[in-house]
Amino acid sequence: MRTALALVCAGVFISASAAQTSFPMVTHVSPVAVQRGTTAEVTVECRTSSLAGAYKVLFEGTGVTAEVVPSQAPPADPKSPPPNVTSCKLKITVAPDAALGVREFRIASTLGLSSLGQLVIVDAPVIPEKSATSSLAKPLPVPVPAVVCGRIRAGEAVDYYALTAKSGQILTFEVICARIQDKIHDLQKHADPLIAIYDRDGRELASADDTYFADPVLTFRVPHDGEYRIAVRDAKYDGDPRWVYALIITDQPYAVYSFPLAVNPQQTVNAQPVGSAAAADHGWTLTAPEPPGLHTVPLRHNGRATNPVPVIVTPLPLVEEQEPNDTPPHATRMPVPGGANGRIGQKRDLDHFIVTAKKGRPIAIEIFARRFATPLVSQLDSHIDIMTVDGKILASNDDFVGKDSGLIFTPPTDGDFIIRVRDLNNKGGDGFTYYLQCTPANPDFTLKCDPAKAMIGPGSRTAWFVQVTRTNGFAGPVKVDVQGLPAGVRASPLTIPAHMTQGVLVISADRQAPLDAAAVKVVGTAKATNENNQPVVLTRTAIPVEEIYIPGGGRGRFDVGLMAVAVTETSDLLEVKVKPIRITLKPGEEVKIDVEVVRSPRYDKAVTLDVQLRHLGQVHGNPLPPGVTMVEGKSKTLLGAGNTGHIILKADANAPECTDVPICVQGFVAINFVVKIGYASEVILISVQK
Ligand SMILES: [Ca+2]
Ligand SMILES: [Ca+2]
Ligand SMILES: [Ca+2]
Repeated sequence: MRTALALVCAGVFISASAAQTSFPMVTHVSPVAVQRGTTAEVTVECRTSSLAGAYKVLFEGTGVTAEVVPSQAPPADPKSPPPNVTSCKLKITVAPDAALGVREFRIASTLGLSSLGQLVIVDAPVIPEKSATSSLAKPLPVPVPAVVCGRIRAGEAVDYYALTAKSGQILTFEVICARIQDKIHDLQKHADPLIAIYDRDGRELASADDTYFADPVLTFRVPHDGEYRIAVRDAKYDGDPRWVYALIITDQPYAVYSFPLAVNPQQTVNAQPVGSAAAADHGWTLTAPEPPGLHTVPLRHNGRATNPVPVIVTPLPLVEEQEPNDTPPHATRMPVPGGANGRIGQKRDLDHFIVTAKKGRPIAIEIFARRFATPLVSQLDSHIDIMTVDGKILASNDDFVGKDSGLIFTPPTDGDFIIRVRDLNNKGGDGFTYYLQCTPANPDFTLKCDPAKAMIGPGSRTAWFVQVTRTNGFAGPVKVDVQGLPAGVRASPLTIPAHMTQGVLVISADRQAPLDAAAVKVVGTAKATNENNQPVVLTRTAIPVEEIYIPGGGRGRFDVGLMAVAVTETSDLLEVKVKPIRITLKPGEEVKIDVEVVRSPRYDKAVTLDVQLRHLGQVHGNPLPPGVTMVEGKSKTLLGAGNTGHIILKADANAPECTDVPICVQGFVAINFVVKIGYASEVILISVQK
């Protein structure tokens, strides 16, 4: 099976190798951290050789800007293929008040827009990676505090660092490595870093492996003055030259966890950190920013600040659990809508909350504690039960979002109900913090957009597939808009009708559109009702979905933050022409869409046509109205080196009626054995009428 797959991949790779247009597939950045308030040069490495013509960098959030450092290579001959450029240098400037943590970025080149890269913004001076290998006997000396940038470059590799510390000092070490690998397009194998500390004689004093998911955090109280050695390696002694890491070393107050998790906007509350901050001082406070949502902010006291800790900012009324609350009669009362901050403080701790509810009015109950690929890193693996006041279980949930529990509870009667929170494995401790939220389960929706970027030459188009998930009885249409498009770029109108869950946006560049790139947002709006049956307008931003290679050639998808559009130089396909562009089908009827691709003179290799987004038989996007399908056997979608084909669409005998549902035909050009670039036609409007 493995051999067959490898052969298939090799075959596709050979036939696809002549595509002119690719895009930079970022694998890693070195050094991966930049200190805020400074300007520093980093090198971005890519898998593909399409960094030639890199000219702009887009960063998530504010406070980080970058310029592409011009390459020293001689200017390319315009007649020859683009030069082989797999890395580029960026000059990064980070504002003194920029938020700390991981930032997503994309690099625009004249040919395309890169897959997602990530940079870590830190507070301490950065020690760039040294090329010399270190050993336990010859460690690399590092100051405290510092952020050491390195990489677990090969199997068996161990990086050793030496530092001098004083008796009683509490040092914290945090490795950021595995957490910056999930969103990387082409990094099939991921690191599982481990950190250990040794004395001068090589005795191991402490170690940590998986604190924040696979990344370790180690808090170490120095037993006596002297020199100590730090080792960073993969837990299984694996390695890869792309496995870069930032090792934060600090003697400053550090909060590994913090309580409470949820705070009202702009409120200042007393905070209880876990970690060296707890030993250093009491009286830490946390001030919540204004916008609701998940943020990271430092704890502060007497002019000192900790590392940023997660905070959920919510306007809902908040309570704190009141121990003892291990039985229903001792439950902590909480409002609905409202939230509660709690902690499974020790083994077998049970936290009971009591709410008043109305018969038949559903309540959304959700735990926020530990969510992969977010700053929520509590140790709690939550489980919830909804019970009557005398302890009869009515509903339960373990995993709703990742390890976090949640459910919609429809009360069978008016009156009081109990929510019980516990750890699935009956563990507990100071790091087992959570936020429990109870709100009326109002009609709502979420959106995702796949892919997470668009690259279009002047006069060309591409397609984005938008998926809506309606919740709590919401059944209406969702209007979708794109905000922040660069000059000369337009998005086609899209309203996902009530009876559909997805739709397509066609992004087009005018023939005069200048070369540029911009971060954009895809936003959905819909009319719904609240718990009092009053009309409300819901506005929800789509989560961009990054395409990720998965072993074996599959197309994985990972939620990211930075969605972008770039106008590029002309690409392999200049245009995809279709006829007709307005179709009305009767149930049972078929229609033929004629397709002609207009190629760049440089591109004469295979083109395939599709109306869906598919890979290896999996459908990732399908904008066709219900009951309408593509008749594969009658369509001509494999154009080879030709320019014309056709798509046959069929409405089933029982296809429901619909009006003007937008679709498009894409011509796909493979750029390697997994990735293909889609060039879209203009919008075709499909109606089904009896
Ligand atoms: Ca680990
Ligand atoms: Ca508790
Ligand atoms: Ca309790």
